[in-house]
Amino acid sequence: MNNTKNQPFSKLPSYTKLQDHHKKIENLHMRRLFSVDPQRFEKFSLQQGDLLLDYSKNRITQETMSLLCDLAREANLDQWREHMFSGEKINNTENRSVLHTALRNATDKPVYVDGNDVMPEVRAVIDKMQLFSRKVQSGEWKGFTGKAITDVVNIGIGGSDLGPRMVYEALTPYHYPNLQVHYVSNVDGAHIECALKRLDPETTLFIIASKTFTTQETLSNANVARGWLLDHMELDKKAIAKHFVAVSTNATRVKGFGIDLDNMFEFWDWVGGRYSLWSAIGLSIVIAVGADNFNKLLLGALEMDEHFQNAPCEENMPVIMAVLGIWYNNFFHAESYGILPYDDYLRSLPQYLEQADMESNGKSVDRYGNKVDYATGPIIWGTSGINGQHAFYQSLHQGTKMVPADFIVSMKTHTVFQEQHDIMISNVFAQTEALMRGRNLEETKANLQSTGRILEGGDASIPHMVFEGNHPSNTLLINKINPHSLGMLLALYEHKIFVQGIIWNLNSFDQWGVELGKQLAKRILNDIHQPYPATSHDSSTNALINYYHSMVDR
Ligand code: G6Q
Repeated sequence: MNNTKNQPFSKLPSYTKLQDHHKKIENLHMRRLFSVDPQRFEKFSLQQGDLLLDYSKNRITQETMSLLCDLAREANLDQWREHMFSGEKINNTENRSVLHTALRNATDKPVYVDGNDVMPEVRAVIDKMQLFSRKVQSGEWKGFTGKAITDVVNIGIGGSDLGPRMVYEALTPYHYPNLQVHYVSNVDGAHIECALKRLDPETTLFIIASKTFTTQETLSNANVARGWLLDHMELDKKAIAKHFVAVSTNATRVKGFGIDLDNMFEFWDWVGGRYSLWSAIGLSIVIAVGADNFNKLLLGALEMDEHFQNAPCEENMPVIMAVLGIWYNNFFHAESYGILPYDDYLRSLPQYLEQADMESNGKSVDRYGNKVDYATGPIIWGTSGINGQHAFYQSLHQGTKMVPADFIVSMKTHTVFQEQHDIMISNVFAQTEALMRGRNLEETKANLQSTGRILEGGDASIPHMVFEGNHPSNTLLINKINPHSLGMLLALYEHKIFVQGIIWNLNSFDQWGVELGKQLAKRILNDIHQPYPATSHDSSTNALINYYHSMVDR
């Protein structure tokens, strides 16, 4: 383990300076900042490859950004970044390296874990995935009865589902026409039942995606899928080799399930589940969009990795987004953060980032096990922005909570519907303008006069039509959603999360918070299977178990 030792976040010298600075600018309206500085956009925007970040609609001045960059420096960001990229075991509670960046290392630089260069293994698995996916796409890979594959079902959950599913959707225009990929994660039987209903066992391939190969939900769904296949194949177990492949770090368990190890795609414990779409967990993506497009996704991520490693704080996109998040989280005490994609292909991005961010930084002890005395990761939420406008944006504009948000949209559409695209773009820009500027009382009255609008509720309605504004947002413009730009976008958020974790002094790469529920579920499942009433829990849990008993006929 390295010997970089951070002070607690709240003891960093810039923390106090930022508290003082916050007092000075908390009542400053962004309208004023824009009116006194016509160069504000130029000062607070940044282009990197396919991405343009406009962060001028934030409650910041140049002094704010310079103090926030000091904070990142005092948290030893440069050293920690180096530790991560060079394979040091920065996941200290699991004694693991954190090397999702090695998965997209298309350079000739070696990356060492315990003295061994992992790059040859990484490349070998990528080659195996490419070879296999070409066979499936071309129809060379046949099912047990000799038919080509038409449908692929990825069975996995959490990091083994959210990433590949989101990328599959995001790259819809790049899908192979004759192949459909389905994602099954929920242990609610309705999920797999619904998928299987539409499928033909003779032409279906299952990918069992599980890093540990012990996950209850995934294995339960995998067992259902195996039973379904064998029922249709006269229980001939040889069919499994033609219809099941596995993505895992656990060869013993994969073999135990009955999957041929030739059909296993390996990855390693230094790839965290929520950072694994770049690994063999991305097999469904490779099958759906092809090896070349998957490579472009990796190259996009590599471009962001290199930018993150080399750009100084003031020009470093992930660092800027990270410190802005900290500014609102720890100084304005904003509790949540909105992810608002306007590109329909990115509709699952909020859900993906909920996991990436909240599982990484939703922690209340620091990397050394000390309870923190400051807020860590915010609640991440969001949905398709345009739909949100007709639902919850009321609260963003006029509610009492501060919700900083990222508005994400691509400049070029994959469709022929340019007018629709113009409408969508106008909405994104209108929303961030409205959030920033607001509309004061005088403007509201003037607007009513000029439009001749008669208020049914009379003048008493006027205060309800005032917008205070001063709500911060980032606008992230993507040239066009394609594998390369998507790779950049996802790596941008990964690194943003990393930087925040470093500044908050957290281990962003473990997830002990998911353990307790898993353990209790096992105990309760056992109680559910007993013929007698449960008595060993609290009165609520006992009653719930026993009510369930009384309702279910077995
Ligand atoms: C991610 C988490 C978690 C994990 C799932 C599935 O970082 O570790 O979401 O991906 O619990 O785990 P398996 O891949 O081991 O089935």
